[in-house]
Order: sequence, then structure tokens, then C-alpha cells
Amino acid sequence: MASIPTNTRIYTIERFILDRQADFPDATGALTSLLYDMAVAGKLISSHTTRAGLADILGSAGQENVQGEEQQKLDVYAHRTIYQLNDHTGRLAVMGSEEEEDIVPIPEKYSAGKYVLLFDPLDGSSNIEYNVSVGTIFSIFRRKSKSGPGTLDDCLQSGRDLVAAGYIVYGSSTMLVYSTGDGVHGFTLDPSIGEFLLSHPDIKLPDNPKYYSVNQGYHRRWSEGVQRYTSWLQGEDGGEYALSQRYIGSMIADVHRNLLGGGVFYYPADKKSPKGKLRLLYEAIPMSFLIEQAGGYASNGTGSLMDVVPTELHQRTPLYIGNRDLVEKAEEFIAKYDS
Ligand code: P6P
Repeated sequence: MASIPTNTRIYTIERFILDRQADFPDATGALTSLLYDMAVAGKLISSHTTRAGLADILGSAGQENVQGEEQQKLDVYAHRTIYQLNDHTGRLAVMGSEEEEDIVPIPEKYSAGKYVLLFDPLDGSSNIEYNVSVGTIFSIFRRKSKSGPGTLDDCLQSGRDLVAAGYIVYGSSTMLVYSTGDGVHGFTLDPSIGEFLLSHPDIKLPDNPKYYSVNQGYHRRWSEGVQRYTSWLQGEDGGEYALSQRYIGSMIADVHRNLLGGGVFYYPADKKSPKGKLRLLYEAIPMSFLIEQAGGYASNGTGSLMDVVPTELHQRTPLYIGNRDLVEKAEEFIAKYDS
């Protein structure tokens, strides 16, 4: 009779979050419930992304989002799902979404809570029709205003003030990865029972990086510093790495792969996107928080991205994120050749 392995815990995300709530004596359970709700959002959105090719939810919703990007039906569904899970719970003072130009208020009929939720409901949605991994990214802050409806100022906080952040990547499997500042933990969805089970406890970036991720098709748009940095990553100009290039075109998938395999992802400022393309509040900041918790570093090319205080809800930023030595090298090349 084969002995039953005893070292493989079965740990649901609900149990994991609840057990960690005990570490916060003043915890009221609101953050625990908010994280639960994001896990439910992940299950609902995953159920749609995995059969996107079948149901009539592919293609565009026939409208544009605040970025002027054609909204895909799935990202409208994802936005609505997260909103409807959170508008009535009394846990949030205000929300902000990539899909909405202004802040998203809590309806007056519901009480306002102490947290602020900012999210990209479906990052990489332009790839949905090609069956490429996409994902949901979220940042959770405490409100700064004392009471009443949450404000734009409640949303404009730096990564240093994050309470929690996470993402759900809808790929070959659906994974939820989050941190409340005490390490990064990954959970894989078992669709047969509808549970996220702990699969990647306390994720740490590997010391030996494998990948660099950038859209090399934009080489001519880049500054000299970024061009020279990229050559260095390829082992030229004294570069001691000869990394493999991987670029999916879905930031969440590219960063997730580098988080587990080691490496650097970057979307520089360039001639077409002088402030960068990626959004600060609900893409760069949450991913920077997670990578720092995993032992890495994130920069806007000149300094830690976690120190940047946003001034606009949909503010864009250059992003360099991954193993600390690789990201700091980018800062060195930019300082030497672009200043
Ligand atoms: P490009 C997806 O549309 C996205 O916002 C990110 O997820 C991704 O990293 C980036 O844009 C890809 O942009 O210009 O390389 O196609």
C-alpha cells in the first residue's frame, strides 16, 4: 500500500487569508472579506475567459475606454463583475478602474468603508482573441479622507501606502497571487471544485534570472540608454548575462513568468509613449509591490516606482521590474546615456 504523502497541505485561499488575519490584532475582517471578494471575481472572470471562444463574448463591445482603446466584451464583463461584488459591501469608500474615466463612487444607498480599490479588470485584453493569457490587477489602500464619499485624493497614493495588492492571471491555469506585505503567495484555481488552493507559498525571485521581456520591435523609438541596456542584457557591452527573450504582450503574463523564473520586464518611455504606456495606479504600483515582496525591485528608470506619488487616476509610467541587479542596471544605462 503506497504511503499517503503527508507534506502536501490542502490550503484554500479563504483559510489562508483568515489564518493571517490573526496576525493583525486590530483587524476587523474587512480586508479579509475584500480579498475573498477578489478571489470570487477571479473565479467568475475565469469562467468566462476559458470559454471566450464559444460564447458570444469575444470581440469588441462597440465602445472605447478612457484610454481610447476599443473595449472588449470580456473587459466590460470583468469591470462589471468587480464593481457588483464591491459596491454594496460597506468595505470601500471609492473605486477606480481602467475602464472608467472618473473615480467610481459607492452608491449613496450603501455605506462607505475604509478601503480604496483600484483595478485593471482585464489587462492585456487586446490579446483575448488570440487566446493569450490576460489578467486582473488590483491595489488596495486605506482611505485618507475621514468620512463620507471617497475622493480622487483617496485614490492618488504611492506604493508605500499599499495595504495589499494582487493579480489573477487567466492562463493555462488560473492563478491568484497577492501580498498584504508579508510575502507573496500564489493560489491555483481547481475549477472542478471552484477553489483557489495554495500552490506557491512565499514566492521569491530566483537569484539567477532567465528572461528579459521587452517589445524589441520598438528598438528605434528607444533612447540610447535603453538600446544599450538591451544589448547588455543580450551579453554585449560587457553584459555577463545572455538572457532568453520572452515577450507575450500581456504585462501580467510577462511579469508572472519572470516572478517565477527570474528576469526583467520593461516598457520604457519612447518617442511614441513619452510617459510610458503602462498605468501607474492599477498596473505598475501593484506589480511593483509584489515584486519587492518577492525580493525584486521596480523602477520608472530613475528611481523606485514605489516612491512615485500619482497626480492623475490614469497616469502612465515607464516600468522596469524584476531582479534588482537587472533593474538597477537599467537605471545606470539611463543615467549614463540619457541624462
Ligand atoms: P505593446 C496590453 O495591451 C498592455 O497594456 C500590457 O499588458 C502589455 O505589456 C503592453 O500593453 C503591450 O504593449 O505596445 O508591446 O503591444
